[in-house]
Amino acid sequence: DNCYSKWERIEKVKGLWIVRNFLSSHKQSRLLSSIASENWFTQPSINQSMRFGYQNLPRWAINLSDSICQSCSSSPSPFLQNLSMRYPFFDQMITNVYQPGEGICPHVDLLKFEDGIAIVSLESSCVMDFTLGDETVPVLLEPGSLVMMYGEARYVWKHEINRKDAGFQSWKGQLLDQTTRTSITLRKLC
Ligand code: AKG
Repeated sequence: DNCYSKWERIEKVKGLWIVRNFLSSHKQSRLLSSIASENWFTQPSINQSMRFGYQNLPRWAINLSDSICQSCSSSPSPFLQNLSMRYPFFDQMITNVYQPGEGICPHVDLLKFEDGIAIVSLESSCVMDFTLGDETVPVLLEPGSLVMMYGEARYVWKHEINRKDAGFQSWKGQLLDQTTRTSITLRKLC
């Protein structure tokens, strides 16, 4: 049912696309329950879980990967259309849980991962900043959204989430209500 995915190109950052309503709220809840039932985040000190290898991905992650793949195949981007023929589409996953005030420092993803990276956002909205030199392009990541990055967005621009000032991330002058944020990053090893 992702035939209706609405792909939006972030014009200033080449190779950056977002589907704002990729997952319905029902699907977001189901995904969060699946993550909870893995029992990865039983202690507050544990905020990340990595899985390497297609065969080590949980069933729900394979399903998510399949629906991202299907959505890419019907996207307006020739790169993503072509990417959707890759197999396996993804074979590595990181699930991150961010408490209010926590984010991720500016970085370019490691070169051991192929081009074409997906980030699915759950729970708290946040702003992800893409930076290149002195240029910054903020992108609002709402729950249920899908980001795909490739090319310059993946290799040249850095991405970061700065929530240090807990409760004070703002979007277009509006304060974002900061709660826990969960994200699922899917990539393919080279
Ligand atoms: C990474 O794990 O490299 C990320 O950039 C994660 C981004 C996110 O959590 O939205």
